[in-house]
Amino acid sequence: MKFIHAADLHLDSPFLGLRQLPNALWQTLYDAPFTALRRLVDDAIATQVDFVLFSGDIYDRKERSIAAQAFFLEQMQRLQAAAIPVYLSYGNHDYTTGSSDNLQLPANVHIFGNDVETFKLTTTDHLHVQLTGFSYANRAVTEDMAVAYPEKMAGADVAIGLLHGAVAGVSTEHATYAPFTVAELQLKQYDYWALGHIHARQVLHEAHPWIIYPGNLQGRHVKETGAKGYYLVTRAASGELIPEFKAVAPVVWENNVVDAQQITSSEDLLAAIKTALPALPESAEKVTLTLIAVTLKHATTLPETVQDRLQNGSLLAILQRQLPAQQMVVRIDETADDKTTTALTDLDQAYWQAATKQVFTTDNLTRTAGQLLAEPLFQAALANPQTLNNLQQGAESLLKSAGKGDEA
Ligand SMILES: [Mn+2]
Repeated sequence: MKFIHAADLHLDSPFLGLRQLPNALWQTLYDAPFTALRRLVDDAIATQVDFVLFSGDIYDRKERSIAAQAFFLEQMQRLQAAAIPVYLSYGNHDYTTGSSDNLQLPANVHIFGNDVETFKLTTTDHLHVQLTGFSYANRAVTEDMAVAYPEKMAGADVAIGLLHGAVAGVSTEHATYAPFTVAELQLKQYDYWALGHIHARQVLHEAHPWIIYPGNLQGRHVKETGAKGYYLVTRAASGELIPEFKAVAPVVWENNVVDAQQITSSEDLLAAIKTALPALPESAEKVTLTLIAVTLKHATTLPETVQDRLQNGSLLAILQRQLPAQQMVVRIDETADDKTTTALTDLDQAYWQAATKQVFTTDNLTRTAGQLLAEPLFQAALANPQTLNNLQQGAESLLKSAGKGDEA
């Protein structure tokens, strides 16, 4: 028995923050999550897996674009033609409430409902497989959902849990949804936990059960570095499950740190950056593009002319011309030492306070709302003295999460 476990496909990610890329590169990046899925399906058919699991966030947004749906449908039909069933759950990005008028997926695709649900499958080699999961009804599922998962049932040869969520109490840049503990999952006596939600690949527990985040299928920004793909899990004759990571992402992100302390010229800086770049991927057809962010340490020790060229982007432009087409440095950042960070934070805070006074006014709110003011909902909101404050806090937390590269 073999199966594929993937999660966080995020089809139709808009890549808004990368609009400054040349068009052809942006298109490569936009297509990358689709290409990665097509490769997964190619592999599923070529290896004749028994089933495929998707643990949430198939689509990037609740409004699943028709293009993304048509593509996903096409890929599921390819699996159907190869008699490969699919079990999928929707996550916090493609939650089901309010998502209607969707394309009908073929009969080989089994979708978990909003309550914890179990499907059973008998493989061609007569193994009884128990698959349990749920789909997000809304963006924020904050309760422990694992509680409701049944234990491994009598007669099941292999029990698998699909779970889109995060370990309780661990702070990450992802919101803690459907919190669980490893100990709690162990108690269910499953063989494999197919996790989703955290975009970094992680094995939380090795064997009996395996508890695995495959990471997203395609990295979407510079915080999602390295090879991305899915797990191919094979059941050995002994009954042991053997998970193996398979890279399929055509675009790879890297983050390189360069120490500028001993550097005295633009030429030396360019050379140092180029030395630190990752080697070109060997199989050029798999990874078609490597996008790199360079972080400079001790940038303040650089001569002023070099700093100027960094600031005005001319160094980055020269660097770009010297790199092969498959590599692109998207930005050069300077790490601030602690002192600068504090000063900047104070300064940011002062500007923020001044800006909020100008922006969050009843006048502005009224003007922005326009005709919506006729709606009782908006009139009630305007009459509430807390509204401006709420909006301001909401904007602040959005800005902060945007600054952190948070997926939200
Ligand atoms: Mn996700």
